[in-house]
Amino acid sequence: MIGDRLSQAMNEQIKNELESYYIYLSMSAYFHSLSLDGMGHWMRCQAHEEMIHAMKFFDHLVDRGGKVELLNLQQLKTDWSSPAEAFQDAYQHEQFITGKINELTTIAREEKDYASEPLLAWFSDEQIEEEASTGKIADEMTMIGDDKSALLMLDRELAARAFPAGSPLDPLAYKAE
Ligand code: OFO
Repeated sequence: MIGDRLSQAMNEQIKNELESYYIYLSMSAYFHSLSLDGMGHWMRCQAHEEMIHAMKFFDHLVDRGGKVELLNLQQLKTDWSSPAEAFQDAYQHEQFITGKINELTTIAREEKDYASEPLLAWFSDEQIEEEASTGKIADEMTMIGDDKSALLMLDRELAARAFPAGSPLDPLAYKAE
């Protein structure tokens, strides 16, 4: 059974992941409002990943006899001054989340909760990927500057990201119904 301290920290992390979901869905709407539909799609795929992340902690708590407590989400930013600023925010947000995963790992070690190690190791690896992908696009945005055709090329490139099979955020999953 999972202890109270780690259980509480994981509930906080469910909130962080659901806030990540909300942030990226909000960024998706922002990009669509600029007709940058490839970026809107990329952010929607990213939002899908965040929901999965939240559910990984949710399931871990359920499996370990912890209590899942869904905490209030914060009111978050819903507008950006430029596409570059949105991706810069995404990169900074991923760095923040990496810090949270590190804190959870520290707590698990202090509490000698060895059963959480595989889950937290998975998240540490995942954060390397999350920082790399958002950081790379943020850098590309800086290089693009005011070049509209380069921005459109990147938008088309980001449109190629695939939803995982069966994602409820994939419009194909519900538009056929
Ligand atoms: Fe859940 O990794 Fe991004 O925030």
